[in-house]
Amino acid sequence: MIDFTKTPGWLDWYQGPSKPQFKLPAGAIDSHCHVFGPSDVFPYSPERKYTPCDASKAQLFALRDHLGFAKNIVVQATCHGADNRALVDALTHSDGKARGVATVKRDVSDAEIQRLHDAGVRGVRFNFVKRLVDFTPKDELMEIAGRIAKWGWHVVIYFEAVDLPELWDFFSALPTTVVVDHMGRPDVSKPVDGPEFELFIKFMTEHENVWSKVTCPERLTLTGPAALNGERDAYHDVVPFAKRLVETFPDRVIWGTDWPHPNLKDHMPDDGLLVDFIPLIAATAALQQRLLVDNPSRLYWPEEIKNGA
Ligand code: 0GY
Repeated sequence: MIDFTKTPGWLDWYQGPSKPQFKLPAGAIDSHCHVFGPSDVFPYSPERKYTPCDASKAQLFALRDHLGFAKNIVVQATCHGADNRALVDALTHSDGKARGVATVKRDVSDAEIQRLHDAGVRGVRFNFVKRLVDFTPKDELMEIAGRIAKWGWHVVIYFEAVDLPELWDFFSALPTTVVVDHMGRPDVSKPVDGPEFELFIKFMTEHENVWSKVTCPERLTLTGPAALNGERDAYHDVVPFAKRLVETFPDRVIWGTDWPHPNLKDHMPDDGLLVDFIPLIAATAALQQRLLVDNPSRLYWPEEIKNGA
């Protein structure tokens, strides 16, 4: 049996998350979360850069119900490489309440893309975070993007803010809707109107096909979960960044928990507290409805909108 001992220092997800005070709108979608293994059924990739704790579909669906979400978007994590079996297993056992984002390689067949589509996959993820993946040539990624576009899928991109200038032209040439993970990972110790975040705002302004996940305050924060005003007002250094995106691009933002929060070293967030971050960045019911229901539905369940469901 292969040894899948967790990476030293790996933090397990928060046990017994609190009930959020914020009441999610009906049909709210957690648009960024993962399943890990279980490794005895779905082994981790030999190419992985970390070994997580197992985090099963049943545990994810229990969290969904506890927090009050209606649906999940399960995103393929790098520890599973381009082996999408755990993802597909979660989607096909979700009673139609989960769709997903896969990782594929250049040699993926049309039959495999169709199989993933039938299971509920609606996007591919390109990861440029160097601590997570080995380099993939851009022509290979562009070829994949061109192929999956025919299925109406989008491309999810994950990169660090400092790398945006170098990646700008490649991202601009992508032929699909493009969804940026975690606001392009800004350094939140820099001003929200400073050159780094302004570049990201410019990127979204100039490219109407680009969306952003306003996710991961727990990953971006320097002040941590310490409260500012009231005990559930956490991660306040990230609020101005997410709020600016929500208010500037209300139809191109989505939100997710990022459960089970891979690679956090300092603290593991209470997922209930994370949900209470939402009204801090989307202050009105109209913005919350778009962020949590309307926008992710357009990306992941467009047929329900067409049918008026
Ligand atoms: C996230 C963030 C991280 C990891 C991955 O696929 C992954 O391994 O996305 C990270 O370490 O920043 O979105 O889960």
